[in-house]
Amino acid sequence: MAFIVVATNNAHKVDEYRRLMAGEDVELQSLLDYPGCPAIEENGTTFAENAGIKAMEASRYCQMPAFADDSGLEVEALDGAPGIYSSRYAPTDPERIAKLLKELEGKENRRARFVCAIAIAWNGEVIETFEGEVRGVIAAAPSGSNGFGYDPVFIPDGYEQSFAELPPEVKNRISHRANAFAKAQAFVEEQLSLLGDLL
Ligand code: ITT
Repeated sequence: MAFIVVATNNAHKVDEYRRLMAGEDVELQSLLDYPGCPAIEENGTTFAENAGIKAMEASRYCQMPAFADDSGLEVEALDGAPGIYSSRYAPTDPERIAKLLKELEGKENRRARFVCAIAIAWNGEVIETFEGEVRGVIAAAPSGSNGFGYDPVFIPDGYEQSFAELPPEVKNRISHRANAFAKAQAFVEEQLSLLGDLL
């Protein structure tokens, strides 16, 4: 069995990755299993840069192959905000949502997208980075209790319910995280098959 660590302290992300990796012969750990790991400063200017920083630090600290997820919500009418500052937008999920809805008051364009960058690192170096997105609109009010973060106000294109109302299987099939993860998975499988050809 192979081991990999996901460089996150966000239990909801860990849960989504566990579901995305169901059926793989891989044991997924997270920084929640390494409480001594010092806080990692996310001082990059893009999702990809921040994912790289988290993955590098985790692979170094945990001495394991690692991947990280930096993600967030980009809202068209707010020029892409909160973007990489999505988790720092306000102290709690309900406050973040309230602030977002207030900023959008009176604005006609409610288009938005979730973005997720996944970086894979080993021995303190980034090997590759992947990006996924899901497009949709911001609802007038929050609804639903599945998921986390901005899920109660994000309605993905093609659906009428928010990510927090839709079953987790649906979110995990179409989300920014699922799209980025599929690219990372294809890359890893290709590398393993190249390695297999060499051996
Ligand atoms: P780690 O850095 O430890 O992974 P974090 O939650 O701080 O945890 P980010 O810096 O990547 O992670 O910030 C992502 C934020 O974007 C997250 O806290 C949510 O507010 C929002 N977000 C990302 N993906 C989301 C999703 O699938 N559903 C709802 N909100 C999401």
